[in-house]
Amino acid sequence: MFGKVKITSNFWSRYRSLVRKEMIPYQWNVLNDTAGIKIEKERLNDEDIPSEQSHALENFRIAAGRTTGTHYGWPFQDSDVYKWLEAVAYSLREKNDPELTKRALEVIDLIAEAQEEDGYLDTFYSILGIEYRYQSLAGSHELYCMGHFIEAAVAFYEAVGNEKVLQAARKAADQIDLSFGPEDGKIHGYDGHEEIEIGLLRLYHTTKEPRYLALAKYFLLERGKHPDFFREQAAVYKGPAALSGIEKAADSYFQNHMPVSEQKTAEGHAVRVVYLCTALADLAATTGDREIYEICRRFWSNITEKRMYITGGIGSTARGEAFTLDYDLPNDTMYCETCAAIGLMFFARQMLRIEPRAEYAEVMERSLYNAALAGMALDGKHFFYVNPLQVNPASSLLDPGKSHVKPLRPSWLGCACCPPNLARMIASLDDYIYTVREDLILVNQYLASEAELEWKNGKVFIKQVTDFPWEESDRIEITNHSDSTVRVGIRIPSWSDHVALKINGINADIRAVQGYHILELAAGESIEALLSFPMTAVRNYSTPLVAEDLGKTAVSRGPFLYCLEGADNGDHLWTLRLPEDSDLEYSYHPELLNGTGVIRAKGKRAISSGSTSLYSARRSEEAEAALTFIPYYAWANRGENEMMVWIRE
Ligand code: FUB
Ligand code: ZN
Repeated sequence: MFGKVKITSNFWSRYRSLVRKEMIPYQWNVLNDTAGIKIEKERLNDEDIPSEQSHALENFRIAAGRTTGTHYGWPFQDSDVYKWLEAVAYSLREKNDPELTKRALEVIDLIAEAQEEDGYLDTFYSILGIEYRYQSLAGSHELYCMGHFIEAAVAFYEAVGNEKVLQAARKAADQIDLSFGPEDGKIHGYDGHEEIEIGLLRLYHTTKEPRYLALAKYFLLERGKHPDFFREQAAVYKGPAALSGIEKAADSYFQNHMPVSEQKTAEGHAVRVVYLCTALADLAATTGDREIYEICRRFWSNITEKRMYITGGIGSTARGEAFTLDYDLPNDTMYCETCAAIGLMFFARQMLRIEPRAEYAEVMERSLYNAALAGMALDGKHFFYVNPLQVNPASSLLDPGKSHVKPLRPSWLGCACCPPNLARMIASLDDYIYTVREDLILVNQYLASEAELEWKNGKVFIKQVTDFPWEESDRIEITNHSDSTVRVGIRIPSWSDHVALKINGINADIRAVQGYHILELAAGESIEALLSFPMTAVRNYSTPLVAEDLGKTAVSRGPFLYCLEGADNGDHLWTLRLPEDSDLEYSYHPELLNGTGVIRAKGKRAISSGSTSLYSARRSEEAEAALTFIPYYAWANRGENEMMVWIRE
């Protein structure tokens, strides 16, 4: 922990109280199978998707011997419980809640009972055949689940000071350490889904046990050195099938096609890639290893310069929930999993620890306000797994290639990785505002809050007063209560053309170094920085190499990307056009979608020239059309309708 940050932002307080009051109790009911909701399959015609129930807590009860029955759900069903627990931890950090604490402690007791004597923890194998553990790592998710447990345990320990959960996490990590590594007699391999590396590093930060750091490093750098590892395991595996079809996945799906240190592009399953990168960046930040940072830079550049959607979403195809190739960014068949956008934020957060580059904070902001936030309905009870940039509900229904592109957020999903991921990210949003580095403190996000940050032998207080993301300025009050000078880097947003800065009421020249304007405060000094960043509605264009976006524009204002919805613009959105000379007019509407911005413009709609045939020699004509754009995060909250981000110009 680098201090305490209390979020006061109107915009985010609403979401955070939604997490506390709606999501956490709702998800608890889902995990207990008492929510009385319909669980949707994430794709049609996939018999293997378990969608009858969650059963996640029941799996623990069975593994603990409290009840009888068998395992139900994905092999990674346990992680839903761990992410819930992690969200609870952050929520308790924000607000004490004895009832919720009691419930969480009961869950911890249950987890500890389900844990094997030697520390191994995974209900799938504990129930279905412990003798097969670690033998099918391509799909088993055993280390993935334990990684999530460790993350939750560290978060809960830090929030509540509970030793029991930390000991259980250490036991699990010690068991993994006994089982994996370069030494003879250990398994020379890793999990098909990165996550344990993140967990081990977090445990290292809390316990300072060097074995956890070493093991995380081993897993990260071992990956891809022996691409046959999963195949060799599969050839002799006789245990319960963990994940059908995984044997057909390409090596790159697991980032297992070559040593991680040689990988230059983001390949395979997008969430896996960004979890890998998060841990690599944490390792680089922790050890100061520049070579590992170079690996991170390569991944970062490839993702953010060639493979990321304008929403901050990643993953261009549903096949393997994966990256495809540079500039391949289809808008209506993509994946853009909510977890992947969140994972990109995790990655950015770690990169800021290594180097103070505002591009990391900007990508974090892009994913946060767009691809990630769209993952949740305004009621906090409906969730997207996949976040498209263009949707036609009829196609989603009838085109098998688009069955994953849902026009409405389901109540819950058979594969429920995203909703609890959102809950834990929003509940811990206070961790994303600042980066406290050895050399300076970075103000990454404009977010009304009051922070007490640890600095050398004292504290630095930073208060942000703003109604961002709507307001066009941020008053940042900084007081250095330490006995050493502090440097504070204020991010200068690249989405504003006319940023101005006043220091203690006097205009200052902005001199941004890698996107941050650096202030220096002597011990005891206070400064008031007033950052103004006019947010005009603007048009964005992709490089011509993105086939899908050529000739089109996307509208944004400040951190928000906007979209057109059928509710405001009628059907057949693709017939609309935003002419180059149309002005974009912004207004704020407190009554709309919990209070949101709207951009209006004069547009055109293509209409038939009179011909009724499918094809003819006559070009369509155009009629006037009034265009209304709303922020992308708020789409699909007014019933099922079309949506489109990129519009023909
Ligand atoms: O495999 C565990 C999680 O399920 C992944 O992170 C998601 O992409 C989903 O496949
Ligand atoms: Zn997910």
